[in-house]
Parts: sequence; structure tokens; C-alpha cells
Amino acid sequence: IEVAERSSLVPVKLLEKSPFFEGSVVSMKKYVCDPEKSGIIAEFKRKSPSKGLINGAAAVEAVSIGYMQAGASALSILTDTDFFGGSNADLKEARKFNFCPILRKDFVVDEYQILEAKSIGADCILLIAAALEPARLKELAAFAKSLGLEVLMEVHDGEELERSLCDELDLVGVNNRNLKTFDVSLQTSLDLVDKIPNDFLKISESGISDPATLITLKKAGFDGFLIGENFMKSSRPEQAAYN
Ligand code: IGP
Repeated sequence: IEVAERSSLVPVKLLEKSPFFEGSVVSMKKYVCDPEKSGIIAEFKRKSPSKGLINGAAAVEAVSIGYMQAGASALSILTDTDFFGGSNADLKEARKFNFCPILRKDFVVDEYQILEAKSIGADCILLIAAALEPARLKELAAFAKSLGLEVLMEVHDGEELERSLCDELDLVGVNNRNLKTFDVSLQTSLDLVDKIPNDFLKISESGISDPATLITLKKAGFDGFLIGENFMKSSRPEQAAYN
């Protein structure tokens, strides 16, 4: 359901009754840079605009628990239904079974969605620089911070990075996938890593499919690695993460 419809079905007052408003968040920043952990943010994603159906059968409970047992630092759960086949219920389910940072992966354009993220137990939200005016991005990031949530900003080029960087962010992600053409190039990450100030955790996103790539990215200066399809395309995503 669209945001406008959801916000009339579940008003803010009701969202705020969620017990998650009393609890504190689990820091994605802290977990991802913990040297005892892998830095991998493992993603649960059933389908995508670039690949179509990736995995229609996977169950979020088994996969999320398995990801964490395999050594992931954190989880990313798609809640967008139309493009990615996810839902808020998926994130709630993952939250029930895991004590770890959870990124709510969705296209955030409105404060309501940030309150919703908090109410379903997310710890971190995504803001996509290409989709938001810099001033609006800053405003949404500040709102998330006021609820105790952490913020990952996603960029695809140097211009977006320069334009939208602000103090309210915790992590900066470089998406290797061009959202217009769906082309994936790791070079995008390698070109941008040194332009991200060290105050932010640096995440490389998309198209990571082997340990050698991860090592290259780590050596280049990335702290975290967002991996979805490579795990999800397996009939046992959690086992793929273990391998
Ligand atoms: C994961 P991949 O290629 O490992 O499945 O990519 C993640 O980076 C990708 O799902 C993603 C995404 C997004 C999804 C990156 N940015 C924004 C939805 C919205």
C-alpha cells in the first residue's frame, strides 16, 4: 500500500504506541566497524527491478537467523512491495528473531515512513541522494536522528556525494548499480571511497559476489559491504552467506 494510504489507516499516534519507541536502537555503525565481525550487511530481497524474481520461496525467519549465524554484521530488509516483494511484516519478523542492527530498505521521502521504520523495530534508514533535494535529505536525516535511528545515505557519483553530505548521516553507501541502466561497476566504489570523509562509515553496495572483491573493497577503504542477490539467488541464502 502507498504511504498516503498507510498513513490514514495507521495514524502517527498509533505508530508511536509501538514498544520500539521506548527501546534504544542497535548501532549499525558500531556493528559494521567491529573488527570481530565481517562488515557484511546481508540483505533479504525476493525480487528486484533489475533481476525480476530472485527467490520466491525464502522465509525471512530462517534466512535472517542464518545470515547472522554465518557472520554477517547486520541485516538489510527490503520493505518495498511493488519493486522488491518485501513488506513491513518481513522486517518485523526479522526483528523478532535477531538482536542486531536492521536497515529498513525502502524509498524514504516522508517523515511518516521514518516513524514507521522506528515502529517496526528498524535501527537504520536509507536515504537516496538521487531521489531527494539536499535540504530535504538533511531534514529527513535530522528527523531520523531525533528518533535515535541511524542514517545511511546512498550515492552513485561524486556530485551527489558533494551536494548531499551533511552532519546528520552515519554511513555513506556507494551504489555500484546505476539505477537508470542497472549496469554494475565496482569502479564506482573505488572512485568515490577517498571522497567520503572518515567521520562516516563507508559502505559499498551491490554486485558483490566473491571474497576477492570484498578484499579489494576493504583494502580501498570500505568498512561495510551490502550483499543481497548473491545470497538470495541460492535456494538456501543463509548457507550461501556461510560459504
Ligand atoms: C544489494 P545486490 O546486487 O547484492 O543484490 O545489491 C543492495 O545494494 C541493493 O539491493 C540496493 C537497493 C538500493 C535496493 C542498493 N540500493 C536501493 C533498493 C533500493
